[in-house]
Amino acid sequence: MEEPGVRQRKKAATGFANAHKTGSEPKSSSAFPKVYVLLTAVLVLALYNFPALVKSPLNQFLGAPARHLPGVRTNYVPTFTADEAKQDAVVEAFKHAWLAYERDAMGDDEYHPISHAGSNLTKAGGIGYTVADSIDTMIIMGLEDEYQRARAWVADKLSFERDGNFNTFETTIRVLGGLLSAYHLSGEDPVFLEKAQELGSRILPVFETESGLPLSLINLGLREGVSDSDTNGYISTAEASTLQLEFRYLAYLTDEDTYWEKAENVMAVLRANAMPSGLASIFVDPKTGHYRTAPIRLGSRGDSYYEYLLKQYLQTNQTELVYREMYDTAMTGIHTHLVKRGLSSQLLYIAELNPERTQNGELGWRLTPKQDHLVCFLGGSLMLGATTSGALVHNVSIPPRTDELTDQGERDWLTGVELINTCMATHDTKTGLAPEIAHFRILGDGVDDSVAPADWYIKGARPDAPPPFDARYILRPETIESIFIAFRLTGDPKYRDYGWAIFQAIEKHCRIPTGGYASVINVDQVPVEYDDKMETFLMSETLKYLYLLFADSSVLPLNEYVFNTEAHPLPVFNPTIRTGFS
Ligand code: DMJ
Repeated sequence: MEEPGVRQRKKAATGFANAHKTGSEPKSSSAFPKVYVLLTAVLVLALYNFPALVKSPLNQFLGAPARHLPGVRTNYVPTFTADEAKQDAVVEAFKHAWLAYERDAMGDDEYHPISHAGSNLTKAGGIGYTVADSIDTMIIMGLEDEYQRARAWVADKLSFERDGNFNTFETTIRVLGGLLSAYHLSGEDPVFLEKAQELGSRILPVFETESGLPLSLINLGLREGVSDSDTNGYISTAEASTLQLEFRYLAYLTDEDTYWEKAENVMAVLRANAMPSGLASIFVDPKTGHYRTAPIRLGSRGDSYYEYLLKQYLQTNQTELVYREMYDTAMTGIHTHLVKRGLSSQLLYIAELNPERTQNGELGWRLTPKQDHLVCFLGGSLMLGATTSGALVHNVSIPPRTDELTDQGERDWLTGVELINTCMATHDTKTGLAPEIAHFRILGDGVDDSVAPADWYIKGARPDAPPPFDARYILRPETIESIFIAFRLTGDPKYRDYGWAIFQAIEKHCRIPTGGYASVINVDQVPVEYDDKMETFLMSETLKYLYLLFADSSVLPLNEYVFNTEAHPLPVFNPTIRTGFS
């Protein structure tokens, strides 16, 4: 994949070197100093703007050894062949989930594996939430029979003529994303694009606000955007900024620029209102386009804002530098304000900032040492960003060498590796499953040592009390997603071991013998108690990433695909549309 910024800079450097080597002499003695003054000025400017440019050549010139980055074993041979036995086990798990859903609830939005029943998001009827979210996994796993039945349901039964309010973001990432990915992976079966186009056009009214930021809800039947009274009409930042991959790809496929423009305008508004730290609070106001005074976090309502900054840059073949710039600024904000370490074993985690008024009414920010399971997407994302936005060369090695990354790339790589270790550490529970939220110990936190271990703990967990919400595992994919990316970028088999351990914990504690998988109410209690729900992301994300972790690396290579936040792979393409923002 071309990386335009670096390519241009490389060309400039080559031109300079060639002129020097071929000894292009000055024509007159008076021109001599001018040329060198000019060259020096150009060089100084280039170094000032792109200091990382010299890192690799300088290291080579000085004979500095090209270090492999820590965080991966040095004594392993990268593994890129499929582990078929483990892939088969994951396919069997997918079939265990899908066949139960198909038997008990085909076409319903959600599935309850213990009561063997389905349910819909609204009373108006289903919108293919589970089916659309699962189809591309069937194609990837080669499940032809299941795929044909699911395809027939989409062709014959899927309807968006539903007079009910659906979440704009969830409908986009799960249903629209699923249909678009199915379209691509099925060899462009038109049924999927027709449905995607219909859904996209029904969602478009959400952007009809004063700022152009979308409303949280869409009435698909009435084609009307609806504000969410639960959030006072504000929209989560992650929800507003996680529609772009889907709408852009839809625009690319259909040549309907309006999808592109509406989605891109959201990013322009967010950029125009950017907070100075490069971070984003978790609510924005669709009337004004301004960020609200609200928590800043990489967990719920914040997470995929950061994820999509990088992925928007990658989706259009690294041609839109504005996203790279926004991404780089945001990552620096995260490092400056949110990266912290646990007290005892120094586990790296991503803290939250919560706004607080002081007694004299001034606004301050309180750091909260809390990390949602959702944050675990960031480890892999940082590593992917390091090898693209943070790369000095076109194709970095696997794993990358220090001289192939910018300083920011190296920083992000190391942070990503450490964050994955932390996310794995949060699986150190009685079930081997990680809780929904982990709290980290800080000095003087007043937490009773007999209740909370030295590094991290589940807040509110007491042996004699009902488990807190934080103690759940709801079949989330984020750690596995990061492990998959880390494996593809390092080839280190330890990541396959991590993924296999999580898979086995899911099999042991979440699998319902009669079919399907359920959420677990307390990861620190054995035998487990279930919550009767199988989230759709089990089939769209968790099992897909596990399957891909054990696949050979030619399957959906990371330089040819971006995965939307619901793990629906969309191909990288060269954009044909240019707008002012780009
Ligand atoms: C998924 O729906 C998506 O990954 C979303 O971005 C965040 N949460 C869930 C999975 O945990």
